[in-house]
Amino acid sequence: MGEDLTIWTLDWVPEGPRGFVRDLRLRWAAEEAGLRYNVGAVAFDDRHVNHLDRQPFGQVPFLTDGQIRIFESGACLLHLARKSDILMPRSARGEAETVQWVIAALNSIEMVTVPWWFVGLSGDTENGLSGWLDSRLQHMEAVLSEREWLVEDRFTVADLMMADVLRVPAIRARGNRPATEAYVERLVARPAFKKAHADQLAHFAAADERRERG
Ligand SMILES: N[C@@H](CCC(=O)N[C@@H](CS)C(=O)NCC(=O)O)C(=O)O
Repeated sequence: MGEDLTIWTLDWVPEGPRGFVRDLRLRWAAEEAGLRYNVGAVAFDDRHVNHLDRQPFGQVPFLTDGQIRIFESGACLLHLARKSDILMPRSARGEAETVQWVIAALNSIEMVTVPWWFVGLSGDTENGLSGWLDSRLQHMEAVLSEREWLVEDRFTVADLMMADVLRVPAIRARGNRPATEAYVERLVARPAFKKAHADQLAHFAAADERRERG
């Protein structure tokens, strides 16, 4: 089954996003679960025109699994989670809570962190979104002060997603949030994260060499 699994990313990106392109979420999950997978690439230079049939916003990642094609990193993670109880418990409650926290990471945290970060690119990290951001981060700090993992006292894809959203340097640097920092440290210390991260960096480094050769 795993042999048909392909995680799709871009063939190349500039230095800035390397190590943070969201295919890393899928690589990380597959590594945690020991799922075999291929990595496919779409051309950065014509990303908005050449794969809209597979990702309607012209973005990555997307996933193919035999005849199944899906986009959105959260949907892809939950698809992978159905293949292995390493990624999501099989109890009804554990499954419901995993889905809940994956969506919370995307829809209550990342939906604030990303716009804040974009607005801050123009130089003003204290902008109209800062109060909203700090409030969300403080609520997560309160949650993480009371537990090590989000679901059932064990690792799930919910932690993978939440940690990936929170590990962005500008977010980590925002305020004194010791429980969140310890959580992020704990998650990125996992061998599966390190492998996924190193593999993504190697993928883009190989693309540099190809581009230099012309
Ligand atoms: N909500 C999407 C966001 C995907 C996304 O932002 N992808 C970025 C890379 S991490 C991308 O493809 N950027 C290129 C672009 O938007 O042109 C998901 O979670 O999959």
